[in-house]
Amino acid sequence: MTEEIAVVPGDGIGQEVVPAAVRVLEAVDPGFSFVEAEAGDAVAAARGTPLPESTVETVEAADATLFGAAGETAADVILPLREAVGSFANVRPARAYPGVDALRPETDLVFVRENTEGVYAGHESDLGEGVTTLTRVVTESASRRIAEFGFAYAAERGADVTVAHKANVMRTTDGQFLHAVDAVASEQGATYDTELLDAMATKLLLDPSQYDVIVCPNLAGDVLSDLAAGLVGGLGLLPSGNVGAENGLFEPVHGTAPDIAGEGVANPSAAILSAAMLLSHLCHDGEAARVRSAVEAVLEDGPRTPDLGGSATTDAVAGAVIDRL
Ligand code: GGG
Repeated sequence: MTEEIAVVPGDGIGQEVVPAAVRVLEAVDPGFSFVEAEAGDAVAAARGTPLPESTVETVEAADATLFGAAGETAADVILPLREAVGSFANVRPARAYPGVDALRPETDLVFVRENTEGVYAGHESDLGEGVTTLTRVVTESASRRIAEFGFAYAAERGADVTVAHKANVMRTTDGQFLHAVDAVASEQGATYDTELLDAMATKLLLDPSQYDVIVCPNLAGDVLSDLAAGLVGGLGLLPSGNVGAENGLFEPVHGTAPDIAGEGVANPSAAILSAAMLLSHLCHDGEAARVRSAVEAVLEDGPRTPDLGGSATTDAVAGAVIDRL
């Protein structure tokens, strides 16, 4: 049976790396059909809304979505799209690849980021007279849900869990988060460590090998995973999956990169690896493994884009990946 993949490139380099990833998906040919939908800053300018209802419907109806990047309208695009697929967990693997110059070549960890609440729940107010506020939402149910997901994810991989938080300052919200994690761990007989997330940023930089699976609230996961990208060679290498429900949305961790957008030299590896996560999600494990191996081979000795010290184009790297499938 043909599975339908919604393709939403979004803004900036999303317009370049997502077509490259689609080329790779077409080449491994798991029997997908693709339906493209628009979202982002350019759509907002042209149509008055960054996320047309037709795009939400396309994403809801698809078996999975490949997303690119969101710019100024990120809050109005990526957060509702994650909601549209019913996702509550943003899984962000960060690993160093042979052949890539990495600050910390021993890095091999996965962020399991709660992606429905925290400070990204969207409750901001302008009270006037220069005063603005933001309400941080942390519920017991969402905290339990991400803890259950994180412990199960780690158990499947025989990995240890570290929980990042800032409960010494955000006592009520991260206090509840930690309490929920602890309750789930007790019920499941699971073990875990905790780290204050600011201290963890330093420890990640100095010795990432001490971490396997990092379960964290929304903003902490967004920031710490970008830090981890810096350990392995840059944002062009980190894929992600918004999962938890049957449907899933897969996107590179990077944003729109306006400094290089339009030049055709963005690194497509993160988008192609996100496509591999999509393949795994839809149980095409053989194809997912082929895509991962091909990306690894190209990173080791193939053409590379300028972020990795080369001069190859996005299309040339995608073509090299296809050649090695
Ligand atoms: N592809 C990732 C992306 O578009 N990042 C822009 C951004 O602001 N993301 C916020 C988030 O991941 O929650």
